[in-house]
Amino acid sequence: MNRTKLFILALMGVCLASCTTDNVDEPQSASPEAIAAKKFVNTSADAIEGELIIYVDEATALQLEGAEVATRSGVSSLDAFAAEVGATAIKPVFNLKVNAERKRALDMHRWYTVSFPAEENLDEAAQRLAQCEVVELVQFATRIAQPKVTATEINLDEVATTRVADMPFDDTLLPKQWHYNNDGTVDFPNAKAGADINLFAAWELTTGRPDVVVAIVDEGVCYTHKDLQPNMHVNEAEQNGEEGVDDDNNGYVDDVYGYNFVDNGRITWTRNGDGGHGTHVAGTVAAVNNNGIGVAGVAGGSGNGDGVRIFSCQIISGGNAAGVNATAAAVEYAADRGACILQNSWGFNAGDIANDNMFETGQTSVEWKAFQYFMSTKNHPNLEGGIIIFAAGNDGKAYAGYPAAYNKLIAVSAIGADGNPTYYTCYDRGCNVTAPGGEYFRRNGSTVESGCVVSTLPGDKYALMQGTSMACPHVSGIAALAISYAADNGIVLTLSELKDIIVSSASGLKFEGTKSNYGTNGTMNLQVYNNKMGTGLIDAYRVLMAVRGTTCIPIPLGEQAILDINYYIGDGNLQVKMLESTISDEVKDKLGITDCRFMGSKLLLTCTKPGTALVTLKYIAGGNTAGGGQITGGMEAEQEFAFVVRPGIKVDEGTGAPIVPGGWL
Ligand SMILES: [Ca+2]
Ligand SMILES: [Ca+2]
Ligand SMILES: [Ca+2]
Repeated sequence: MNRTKLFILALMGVCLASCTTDNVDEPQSASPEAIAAKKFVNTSADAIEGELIIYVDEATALQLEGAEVATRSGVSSLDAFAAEVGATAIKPVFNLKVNAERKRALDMHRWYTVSFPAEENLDEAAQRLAQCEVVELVQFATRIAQPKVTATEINLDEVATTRVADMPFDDTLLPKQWHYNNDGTVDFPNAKAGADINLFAAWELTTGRPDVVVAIVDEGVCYTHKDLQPNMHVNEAEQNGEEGVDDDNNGYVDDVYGYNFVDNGRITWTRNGDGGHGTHVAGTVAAVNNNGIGVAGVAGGSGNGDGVRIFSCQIISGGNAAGVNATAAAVEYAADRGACILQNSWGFNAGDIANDNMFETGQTSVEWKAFQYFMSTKNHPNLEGGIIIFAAGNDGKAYAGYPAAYNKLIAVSAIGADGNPTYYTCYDRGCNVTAPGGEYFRRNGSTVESGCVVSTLPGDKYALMQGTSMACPHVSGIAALAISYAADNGIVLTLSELKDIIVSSASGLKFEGTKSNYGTNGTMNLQVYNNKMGTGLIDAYRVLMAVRGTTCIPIPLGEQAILDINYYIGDGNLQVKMLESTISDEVKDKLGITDCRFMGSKLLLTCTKPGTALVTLKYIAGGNTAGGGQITGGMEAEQEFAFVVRPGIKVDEGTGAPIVPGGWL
């Protein structure tokens, strides 16, 4: 239907007595049912009973705002509906107490939730609402799918103290966090060195900044946890305010560490049905680093109060999931509260939403509206907007669930400690990049969890969990490092630049053969996953180098490599001659470089230690010698590169190019 006409009909609707009698002239003589059918955003699958979300026209929105009684809007058709179903409330989805002007410009003030007794037939009620002219869209309050959580608590008395010597920080469980730096010794079949996010190299450059704020949209985060509390983002007006009073007048009472959008109140994590999922995810992003206890977070700082900050947008409580309207409000709150990264390890059941068009619905579904608001909110001076990162889903399907799959959000798939896809991970369509999500395996009839992701659990505890839910916060933490590093270097990124950096700073993945499917006890054919795990395995160091604008040169460990530097200059097809002696002794020492020679455009070297180093390589552009004095020759030029020495990297002997750039063949 044409929008102008819809608006005119809508204005007329305000004056009419009942939505069932709005028999307005319609040139194509479309039936009211046919008109109504076009207004549905989604279906009633997995929807909350007794609630419907509506998008009303501007005039009605203004009238509802001025209404004194919640269920007596003064809009006759809506009031008639409310009377028929015994409505208990008609409330705005979004919060106009904060940033009202921007929200009105995005039409966020036109979304309302109508509440009525759960006994009413939901589909019939929705049909009746859709026949009100003033209602432009009707959306069911879809419940997000519950994450299936198995937390295996870690007995801190039994923590092995291997690998402590080469750890950058003193957190006792850091040696078990193979997902940050995998040396291949983790107890998991075919564990592979390098199947990690290359975090230690990134930590040499930044460990986060307290002005970078990440919203954890999940179960409640246990903000009293000793390994999280110092990195919680605190609403000081509420912390120093009065209990039961909205001290900062932001529309939420006592929202010190976030807000509980399921129960409308304080954050909780101890109800029957809570699994610790939100606390685990939070720890991966920003558990406190170098404090001598527990785990480290990807962006948890260096032990000097310098980690990124997190707060909790609780959308699951005691096993109850919020509907999409409360979830949209949680996303809006994340933006209003200052987050520049939205961490989302949740989604709808696969199949509830079929494709991008259905999700977008003219970019007016209530959650899309909230995401649009978050992405357009600038909460950090070094990022023009807010970035949204989602877990791809654990259905093992060849597509991500929604909202993750939506093309403007980053969806994260999961590998195990073997560098191969996990049995549960969604892959292929809608999946953008991969991170470690961990996996348990079976040995002699028992489940072994050491290959899962290690993080915080409520009650000052720690646990192993697996899932794309666990992979996702690695990427959120890396995004936080990227923004921190940009800030340290005075670089301002646009949202699309940051998204490009994240999906392009990955190591190519190539899979062969089979592995056990630990979920079904069957076998996974790994070739099915080739080129389908997004762009590949995210690399935190490469992300920072991309922020800096420096090209990475992957170098194999412990064998002579012949690198064709031409491959890394310009479009990879230029003619240059390398100049010698530009690699410092410090770099040679750090990477254990035992021989290093230049031959034409090629660099021959052997690196005996894993690590990274920045080097400036000089070359001659044109000819074999530099010009000057009596000589007519080429121009001397130089470029900064990052040498990345990691196990698993292969370089083609002929071209000097990585066979799979940085790939784990
Ligand atoms: Ca408040
Ligand atoms: Ca208060
Ligand atoms: Ca710690």
